[in-house]
Amino acid sequence: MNRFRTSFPTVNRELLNWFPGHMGKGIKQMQQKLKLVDCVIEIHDARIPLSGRNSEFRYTISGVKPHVLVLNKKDMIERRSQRAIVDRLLREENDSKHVLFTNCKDQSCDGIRKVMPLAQELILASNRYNRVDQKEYCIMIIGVPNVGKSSLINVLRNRHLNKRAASQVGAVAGITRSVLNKIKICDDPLVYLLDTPGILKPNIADNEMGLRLALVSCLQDHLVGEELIADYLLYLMNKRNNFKYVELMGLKEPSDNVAEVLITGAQHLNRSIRLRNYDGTMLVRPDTKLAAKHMIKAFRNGVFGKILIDSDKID
Ligand SMILES: Nc1nc2c(ncn2[C@@H]2O[C@H](COP(=O)(O)OP(=O)(O)OP(=O)(O)O)[C@@H](O)[C@H]2O)c(=O)[nH]1
Ligand SMILES: [Mg+2]
Repeated sequence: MNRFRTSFPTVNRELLNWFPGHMGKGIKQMQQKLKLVDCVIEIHDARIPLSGRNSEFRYTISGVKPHVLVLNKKDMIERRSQRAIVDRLLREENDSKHVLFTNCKDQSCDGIRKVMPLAQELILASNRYNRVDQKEYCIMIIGVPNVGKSSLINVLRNRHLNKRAASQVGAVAGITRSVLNKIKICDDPLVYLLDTPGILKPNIADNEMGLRLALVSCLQDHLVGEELIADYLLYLMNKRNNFKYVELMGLKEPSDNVAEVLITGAQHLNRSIRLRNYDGTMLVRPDTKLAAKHMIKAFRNGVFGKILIDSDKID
């Protein structure tokens, strides 16, 4: 029987810290717009409900405003995990007590239906300070990159106004790069949403937190390194006795050795790269980066099943 790793080695922090200029600028723009905002909706990835949220939002953005936490991409976790996640989150002090699960790819999702009524209820029950006379509501959508902020705005706009997408969406982190002009998503009541760039903590000190963010594409794969992300995925899969990668990578049996998995995977996919040696001769090597990409993509496409990455922090 194979023996698997019980912990993952610490990786170079530089690889997991990503705070490009647009994030610093974005947070300043968001603070400037705060006086126009009645409610903050923070979106996060439902696969990592306890890892990787930007804890600084609480001090810089959401502290004094009504706050809803939307856990998006619920289609990627089992429905039955939702109760335990909410119970766990409610035990966190000073955190939002209003949690919804959504799938932005599904117009009829019950979580999507509840977003606007809940936000409206919280705004009506709140002190709107300088905005009491304003008939319109303005809601700021915040979160780390690639969790579905722009997608939520588009699906709400489509649902309430039957209008096409207004904010650009993409599968890699860092699509929205500045605070956008307010986008109307409802006529009655008049509601505007503010889309914002995904913003990470400038320093991600926790190794596994960074790797989990990377695994769900909140960081950029090429900056972290595809082989490293694949190794972390391999570690998680083995820890859960989920060996669906074995067939995908053309292995005979489970393995905890990423080099073996990726080399076999590249051979299985029949993909190699040609490198030039120092003496000018050519060398042919299995394309391990391509194999790593293949494995990560399978995980993200749900080929390995619905995986709640943070399950160890919840049970
Ligand atoms: N499976 C699934 N994918 C989703 C869901 N919502 C959004 N996505 C996908 O997630 C990716 C990121 O979506 P965006 O809306 O661009 O995310 P964002 O938070 O605006 O990202 P940045 O602007 O880069 O910060 C896209 O590929 C979407 O199609 C969902 O509920 N389920
Ligand atoms: Mg966006």
